[in-house]
Amino acid sequence: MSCHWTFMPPKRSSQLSLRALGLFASGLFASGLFAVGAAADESPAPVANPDAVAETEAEMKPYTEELAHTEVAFEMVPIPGGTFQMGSPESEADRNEDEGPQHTVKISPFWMGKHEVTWDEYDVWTDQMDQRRRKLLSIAAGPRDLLVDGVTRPTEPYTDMSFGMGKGQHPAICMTQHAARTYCEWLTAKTGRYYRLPTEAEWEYAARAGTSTAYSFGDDPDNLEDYAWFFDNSDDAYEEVGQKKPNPWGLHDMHGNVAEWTLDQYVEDLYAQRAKEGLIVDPLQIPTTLYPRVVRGGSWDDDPDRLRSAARHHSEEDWKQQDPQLPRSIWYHTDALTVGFRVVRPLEQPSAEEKAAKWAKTEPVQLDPVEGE
Ligand SMILES: [Ca+2]
Repeated sequence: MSCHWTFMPPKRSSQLSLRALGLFASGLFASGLFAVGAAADESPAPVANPDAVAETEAEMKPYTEELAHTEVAFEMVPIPGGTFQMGSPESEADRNEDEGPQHTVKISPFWMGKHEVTWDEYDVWTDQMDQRRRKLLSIAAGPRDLLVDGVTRPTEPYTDMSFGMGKGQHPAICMTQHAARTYCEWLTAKTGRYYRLPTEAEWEYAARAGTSTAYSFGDDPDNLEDYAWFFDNSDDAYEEVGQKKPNPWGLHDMHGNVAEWTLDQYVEDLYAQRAKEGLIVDPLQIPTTLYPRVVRGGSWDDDPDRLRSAARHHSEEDWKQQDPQLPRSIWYHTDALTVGFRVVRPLEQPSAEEKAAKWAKTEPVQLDPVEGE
């Protein structure tokens, strides 16, 4: 084992002060952005962004979110609310059992990242690019900066997590669902707008973009080349985001490039359970175990059938097989070179209570090992 694969202690973010406040024990920290939730009235105003402001679905429009103290930005696309048939019909080619039965799901409006989250965006969080630039330019921390600095950031990676496939506008990979969730908490603090991972249902709804075919462009995998990076055309690596045609709602790479985290626990017979319940609104299978959790869309390393809108995939414990740390890191899936994520922002922001009870709820709570324990 080479020397750079040694265990790196957690960064000295505000985690220790959070521990001192007893927030880990209360579960409030794990439940989301406690500082915003607990002191909503005193929270600084969101970063000004007129295009991002909407009270109603009709007012929603595409917008660009800039990350303060950096030159990094990303685009969000409005996804209209509606009802759809989740899952695939029995007639669909290469269908798996867990995609049925189809059932009716109602989804509330939200914005979704036009692209997968890139390394440019992800590195601002992991490498504290914003904090560093503030210090370099002697910019005093404002109220929102202090909020941002309070969100935990990952421990140092013990190897190059892009595995030589490229950074910049390539999609970030190899993060655990916990890391992707925490990135969203950080992004929420950073912008003052509530971001999270999509639910499995929201993801499929957005991927279908009003279609009921195997792919958002039809049923013929021969056309996949125009819309996706997958095993046949990817040259054994991911590609920069946004190079292929978007789906009808303007989202790129929903099929392929990197598979994408959702919030949900994977339950094989979930649809059979849901089909008995009638119309379901904004469903979420709250995770109760670390594995398996749902990833969607297939990747650069997959065959066309795994890129179908209804195809369901999930995390596995051996995604940490190469991790040399013991206990294994809560931040990295060293073997998940095919998995990244994109963010969503619901039109209606949930209350702190709703976040704790649903959107941010996940068990078991993930904590970095404490030095000396
Ligand atoms: Ca993708």
